[in-house]
Parts: sequence; C-alpha cells; structure tokens
Amino acid sequence: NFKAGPEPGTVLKKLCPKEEECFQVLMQDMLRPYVPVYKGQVTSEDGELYLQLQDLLSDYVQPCVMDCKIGVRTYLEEELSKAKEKPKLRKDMYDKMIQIDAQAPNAEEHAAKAVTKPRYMVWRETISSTATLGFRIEGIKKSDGTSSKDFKTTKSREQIKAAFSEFLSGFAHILPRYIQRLRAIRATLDVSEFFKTHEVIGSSLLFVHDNTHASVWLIDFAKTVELPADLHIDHNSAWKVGNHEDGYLIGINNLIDIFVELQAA
Ligand code: 4IP
Ligand code: ADP
Ligand code: MN
Repeated sequence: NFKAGPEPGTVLKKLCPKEEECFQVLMQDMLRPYVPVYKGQVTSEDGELYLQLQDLLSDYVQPCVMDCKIGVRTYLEEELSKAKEKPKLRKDMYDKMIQIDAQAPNAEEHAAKAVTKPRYMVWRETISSTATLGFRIEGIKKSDGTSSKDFKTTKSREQIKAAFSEFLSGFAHILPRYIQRLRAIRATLDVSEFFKTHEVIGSSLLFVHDNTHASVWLIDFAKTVELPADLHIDHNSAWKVGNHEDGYLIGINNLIDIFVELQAA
C-alpha cells in the first residue's frame, strides 16, 4: 500500500479519490500543520496511481511510531445500509473473529462460517478500546525496528496505559511534547472548517518520536466523508444509526487525559 516516493522525504500511498479530495481541502485548512503535506498524484512504473505525501519519519533517527485509530465508529453508515439491504457474508472476517475468540460468532454465523462487515467491525470496536474510549492502538513500532499489531484486545484504560508506557519507555522526556502537540491539535479542531464539515471515520493519529524530537499527525482519510450540507455533528456524542457522529473528540480527549495521567505518574 505504501512505498518510497520519487523525491526524498516523500512516500506514496495508493490513490483513493475520496482521500485525495480530503488532502486537497486540508492543504487550505487550519489543520494543515498537522497533516502530511500533499504533493499531488504520481503514476508508478507499473502504471498505478499514487498520492505523494510528506514522509513523516524522514527527520527521525530510528523512530518509534504508534498508530492510534480515532473515533467510536470504524465503518461508514453507507456500509451499514448496504449490508442491511444486501448482506454480504465475509468468510475472511469470520476467520479473523474466531482466531481471537471462537465463542464470538453466534450459531447462525458459525453455520455460515461468515459474518457481515458491520458485524465484524462492531465486534472489533467492543473488544478494543474504540467503543469505550473512542480510540484504539493499531500498531507500535519500536526504535529497534521491531513492531507489533497485537493490540486487538487492548481495551481497558490500564491496558492502554501499560502499552503507552512501553511505547515511551526510555523516552519519558518526550511526553510533554506529545501532550503539547495533542492539545494544539485539539484546539485547532475547534476552528477547522474541514472538521466541521466532515465525518472522520477510520482515521489515525500517528505518534512519532526519537531521542530528540516528537510529533503527532493526522493521517488516513480514506473513509472520511463530507457531511450532508444540512447536517451538523459535534464529534463528541454517541453514534446512533443516521446521526453520522464519529466520536473523534471523545477519542482525542481521552488520549490527552491518559497522556497527562502518565506524566503525573
Ligand atoms: C480491517 O480489519 C480494518 O478495519 C480495515 O480498516 C478495513 O478496511 C478492513 O475492511 C477490515 O477487514 P482488521 O484491522 O481487524 O484486520 P483500515 O484500512 O482503516 O485498517 P476498510 O476498507 O474499511 O478501510 P475490508 O472490507 O477492507 O476487509
Ligand atoms: P491505510 O489506509 O492502508 O490504513 P494509512 O494512511 O493508515 O494507510 O497508513 C498506514 C501506515 O503507514 C501508518 O500506520 C503509518 O505507520 C504509515 N504512514 C502513513 N502515512 C505516512 C506518512 N505520510 N509518512 C510516513 N509514514 C506514514
Ligand atoms: Mn489505516
């Protein structure tokens, strides 16, 4: 999905037209300092279209990287209505489900050896911290290059704190910088036209640090969609079918609280 860009300091991500539209709007938005610079489309040798983005890791020496997916919901309302109209059974999602918990599927799902996508996504939200804290850890890469995606059942505040502590271990001096950056993002969300007009689903905050610097970035807008013109969300309320709430602020507020608690500890 990702590869090195043609110019140094850039990466290429497979083009998704919806995501490109978001980056174009973001380049003119108050949030611009907090997203990778979008440098336009490029075609690779194999003829595939890519977005060229600023490489967020290029200024770091052996960086530690953490991806946290933000929001209380991780699938689009459209995916839900499609699944209701015409349920598409996903064997791959059933397999991912029983790998973690053989008891999770109901009798009907076991018989079909398949589940629908919203069913799988909601289950993932509830076994992780997404449903309760409005964010979850997707992956962590340490400075030695080793990485883990083993956070699917990291759910409680205590489990999250333990994972964050491990991520920061040896880099405690970086914590104030992360908190400062998160607060700057939080304040900018209040004045961003992009944030006011979009439902932000499946997007992540990317945490990057090495021994001397640290930053946090908004990434992945593949499932971020413009809200219907007459619809307003506060990004801070429970989701109900049709209300388009994403819980983005629930997630970032909890993240800030937890980082502050870690600093006090
Ligand atoms: C994945 O589940 C992630 O939720 C993907 O989201 C999602 O892609 C996949 O759906 C789903 O199978 P696991 O993380 O549990 O493997 P992301 O790309 O944000 O990581 P979408 O297409 O919803 O972005 P499918 O339908 O692509 O398989
Ligand atoms: P996907 O839509 O495939 O999930 P993302 O945009 O979420 O793709 O990116 C996947 C991973 O790639 C992130 O977790 C992060 O580690 C890395 N990544 C994303 N964007 C950048 C970037 N601009 N610079 C460096 N690394 C990036
Ligand atoms: Mn992603």
